[in-house]
Amino acid sequence: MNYPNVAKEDPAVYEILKREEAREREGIELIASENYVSRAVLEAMGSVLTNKYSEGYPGKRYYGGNEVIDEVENLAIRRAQELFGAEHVNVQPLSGSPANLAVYMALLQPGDKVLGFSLDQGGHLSHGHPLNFSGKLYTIAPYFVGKETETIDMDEVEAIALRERPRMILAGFSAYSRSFDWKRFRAIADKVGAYLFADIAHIAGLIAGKQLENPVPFCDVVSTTTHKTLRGPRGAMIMCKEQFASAIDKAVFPGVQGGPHEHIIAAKAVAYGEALRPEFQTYSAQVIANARALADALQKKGYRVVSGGTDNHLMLVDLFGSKEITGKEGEKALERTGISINKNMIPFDARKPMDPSGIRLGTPALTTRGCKESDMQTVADLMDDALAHRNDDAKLAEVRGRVREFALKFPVPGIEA
Ligand code: DSN
Repeated sequence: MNYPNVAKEDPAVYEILKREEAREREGIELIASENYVSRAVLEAMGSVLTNKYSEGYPGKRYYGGNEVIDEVENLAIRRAQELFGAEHVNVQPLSGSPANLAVYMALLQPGDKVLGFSLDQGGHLSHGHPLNFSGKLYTIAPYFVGKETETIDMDEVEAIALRERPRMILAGFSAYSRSFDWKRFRAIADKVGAYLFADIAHIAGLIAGKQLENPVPFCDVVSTTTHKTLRGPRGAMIMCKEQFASAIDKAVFPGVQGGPHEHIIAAKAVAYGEALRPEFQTYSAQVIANARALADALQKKGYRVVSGGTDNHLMLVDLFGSKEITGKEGEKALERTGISINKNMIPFDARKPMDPSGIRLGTPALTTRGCKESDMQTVADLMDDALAHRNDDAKLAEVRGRVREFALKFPVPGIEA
């Protein structure tokens, strides 16, 4: 990309932008929550809409001059409604955790009980971690995966819900490779009189792309970030049934946020428009096919994939259990070859979060570059070579060269298109 004005006005920032571009082009991006946005999304983010204050909502703002801004926010809302069949959408949340904070504020009182998926088993910080607002302000009753299956046992979720009687059940994850049974979550919530809140941050794109079941019809409220599989700008949104619309809107503003970022909302509208096209369904199907191919290729090389595989875009690999390499060592070795992944706890991990047994891998970004199943074999070969020679500088440099050569065969939309 060219940034002629940054180059002229601020060479220090320009040089950083160009180095990050090179890193993104020359590396293999396997972080499950990352993706590459289109040039159109980038352009909307870099637009004059950043100049405007628009606290409030379309038609009810606290500043004048919002007649154009109202149009872009309404457009984003309409497209999100069409994508997910939502009765009400708030597109203002700045990111996933503030969106979730707004949902808690809208539905609960401090101290209320929430059933959430344990972080060390695949949940998210905002689903009840003791150091997060969720764990500090609310009473959390966690649910887990089964020790043998490493998947969520819905009978156990029901038993915990009947025992704990939560006010809200939170269904969602950051590191779980299997499907969620939304219908059963709804039935359990109804049985105990709880709200059902789904956080679909990781899989929103796969739902919009019609490859995974849509939880919106089953849930009272659904939140998602917009930058993962949905391939939009860094941000979030909340969808809900009409009866919760006013509470959700008030919780976002003035409850949690001030002025919305309308340049990002414009970019959300662009991304939703892209996701409404048939090509996005092809993309979403390929993300899952690639994840399965990568999991298979790694398993054939002796890596244990948690729960035996994946139904979505991500997988957890038990690196320590398979190869006696810790997650931290694995992340470092792969980083030295230009392969980006993140260390991750695996269910019932005996190791600590900063150096756990596992790594998390995902295929949304490589699929955006056009990689197919056969390319996943090459990716697995490169990973295996890097991990096997993690203490051999010369070999890591050689693998880095092969990673670069592979990556440059696949242009990065947004940078090169
Ligand atoms: N940080 C995100 C992830 O990587 O899954 C979750 O917010």
